[in-house]
Amino acid sequence: MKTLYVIHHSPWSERARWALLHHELAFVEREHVPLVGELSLRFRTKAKGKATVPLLVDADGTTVQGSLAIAEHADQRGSRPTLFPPGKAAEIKTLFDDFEECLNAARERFVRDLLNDRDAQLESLPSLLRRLPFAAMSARIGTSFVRSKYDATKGSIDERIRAGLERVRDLVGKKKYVLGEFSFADILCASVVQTVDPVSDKWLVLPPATRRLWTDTSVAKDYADIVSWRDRIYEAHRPRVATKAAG
Ligand SMILES: N[C@@H](CCC(=O)N[C@@H](CS)C(=O)NCC(=O)O)C(=O)O
Repeated sequence: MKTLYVIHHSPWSERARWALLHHELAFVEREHVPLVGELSLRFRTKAKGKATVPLLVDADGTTVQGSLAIAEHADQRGSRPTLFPPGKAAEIKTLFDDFEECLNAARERFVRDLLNDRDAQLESLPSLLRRLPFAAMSARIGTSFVRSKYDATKGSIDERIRAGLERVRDLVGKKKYVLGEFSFADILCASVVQTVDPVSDKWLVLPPATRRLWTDTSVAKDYADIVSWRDRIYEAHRPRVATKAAG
């Protein structure tokens, strides 16, 4: 059985989950807890650089790190329609690279806001840890760790997120699909929308304070057209396997 290590609410993790679900590949999800899980994550990935989730560990022990690599891996093993149409892999890779700036900015905003939100801090811990004394403090230490790991200090967060959303608008326009048929490019664009307007619990269950931290209504209202597009693409292509909240 495959194991997908995730941060359940992270847009990167949702991309990997969607690719595996699309190809109907069986897997179990395990929640990664920043700082607490750092050592075991490093051990699993044997990473020289940053160890991050999503991380897929295949039944034979093969590890695949990162949402793009996991989607490619799923595509090679699955028998459902490809997520990488012939001749489009390079275009999808460019899109993936370009969207990193937007998702990094959204992570910076999430981590910044998490430091001041006790409910969301508790939601970020597995239920066992949540009951311990100093639980919120542990979550804050974990949050500071993620902040330093990703150098969450540069640039205007809003502008970087809006740039990603503008790009999605250019790509989607009035089209149904970015590349003329459903592909990983659509999953990438949907993950950008997730940074300001998380998709309904029908597909991805987010605890309330976590959902609040991912929501930016003032930006989302400027992009209502692509939020609607995202809702349609989920309705049409995201298998409805509501994942459980952490813990
Ligand atoms: N480019 C990677 C980025 C993954 C990433 O940044 N993951 C963050 C998600 S917030 C992470 O693992 N954070 C937890 C940690 O570093 O402990 C991908 O596509 O998967």
